[in-house]
Amino acid sequence: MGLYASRLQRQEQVLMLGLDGSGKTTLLYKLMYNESVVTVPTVGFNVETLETDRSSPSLTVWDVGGQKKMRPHWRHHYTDTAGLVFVVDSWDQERLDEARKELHRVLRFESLRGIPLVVFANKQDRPGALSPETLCLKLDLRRVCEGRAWFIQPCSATTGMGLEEGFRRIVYLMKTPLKQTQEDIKVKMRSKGFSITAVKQVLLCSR
Ligand code: G3D
Ligand code: MG
Repeated sequence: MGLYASRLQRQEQVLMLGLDGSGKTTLLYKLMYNESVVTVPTVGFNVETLETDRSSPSLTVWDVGGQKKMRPHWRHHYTDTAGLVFVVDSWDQERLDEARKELHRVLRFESLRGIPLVVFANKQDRPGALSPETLCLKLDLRRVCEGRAWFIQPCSATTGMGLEEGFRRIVYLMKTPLKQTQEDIKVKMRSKGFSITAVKQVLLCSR
């Protein structure tokens, strides 16, 4: 892990994608300033630097507009990306299929091969929001993330729930070789007293 981690730069780029309205800009500013902002549809991008602990790189987080006309521009950011975040509106079942297709399309790009992914299952504060387990199935994550470290993080960009955990997870996945993340999962599952919810979340991280 040490060797692998040293390959990371002091500053790494995390690309945050997702359909328009999924909550990317709200999430970014809640995480950065703990503030709920009034957002307008992002035309172009927002970019912020997120400091992490001293042993980890700081993250330049790119929030790229998710409207249909903006999506062809996503690929211009792929080459320098060390971690991928995909935000899904867990409440909006009508657009889930569109979200699935966009995510699958992104993951097919050669320049993103093997890049770790954290899916933020956003808007968990809304009654009727789909659980991360259900989203995992509906987005067909296990199959499409073959050969890639990944995780699905329940969150709410308005309350802040799950945001730091999700970013800690992407840093961990960026620092850790894929084989090691699999070993960690096995060890954690063997350890006593692991709650069912925690095991479920860890399982979601495996393929
Ligand atoms: P985007 O940047 O992905 O396009 P925005 O999405 O951050 O602009 O958010 C789109 C709308 O979803 C905003 O509402 C925002 O307040 C809302 N939203 C974002 N995250 C959450 C969340 O976790 N829970 C709830 N309940 N709402 C959220 P408006 O009304 O301004 O369109
Ligand atoms: Mg936006």
